[in-house]
Amino acid sequence: MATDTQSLHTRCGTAFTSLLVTAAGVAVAAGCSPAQAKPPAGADQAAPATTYIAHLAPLNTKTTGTSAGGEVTFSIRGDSLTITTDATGLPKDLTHWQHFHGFKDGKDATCPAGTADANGDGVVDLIETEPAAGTTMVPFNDDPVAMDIPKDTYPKSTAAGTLHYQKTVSLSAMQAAFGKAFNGQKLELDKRVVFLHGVSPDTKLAASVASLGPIPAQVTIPIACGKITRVK
Ligand SMILES: [Cu+2]
Repeated sequence: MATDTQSLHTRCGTAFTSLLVTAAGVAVAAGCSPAQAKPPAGADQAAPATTYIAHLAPLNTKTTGTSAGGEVTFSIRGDSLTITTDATGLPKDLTHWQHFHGFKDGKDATCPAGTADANGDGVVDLIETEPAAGTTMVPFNDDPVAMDIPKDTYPKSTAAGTLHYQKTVSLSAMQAAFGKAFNGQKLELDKRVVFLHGVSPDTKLAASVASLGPIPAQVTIPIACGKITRVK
């Protein structure tokens, strides 16, 4: 018996799979545990991820002439927050602003219905989304933590109207910047909604289609929205 154990320990690792099958499972597993218990690459990798997803539904399809869809995922692991957008059906070859929006007082945001077109000009513009969705909060551009909304580093759609974006930021840095901008509020992603924006600059829009200060309405017009929900 002592010989068998010695043999198992010696061979452990070189013929681990067959040993598991041929020998007594528990004893073998215990004998091999030093080899099995490799330290993880990093503590963050070992921590379970918390995931939030927003499924995008199209908005203002009469103006865009297309039907946007896709999803935005927020994956939190340790101090890493990874934001990923995969969208289709967007106006092509165009930079698309994208953010999550919400309320500064922590109220639950929702995507606006078609009835949000308060002035009846056929477009639910950015300002008309505010009663349901609140205000623009965090940009998904090259530096979300800077929270600089009118910045020209948002992703561009392909010639096929698809868009892929991925950015990882420090969760604690994001939370700190967010709290500073919004009265100490927490990110509380499940109280927010995601918007994708933007139609071609030559798209004709009525003068009544409102925007953010001097930014053309073609840039800020919402083209998709999704409520963020926690999935795991
Ligand atoms: Cu936005």
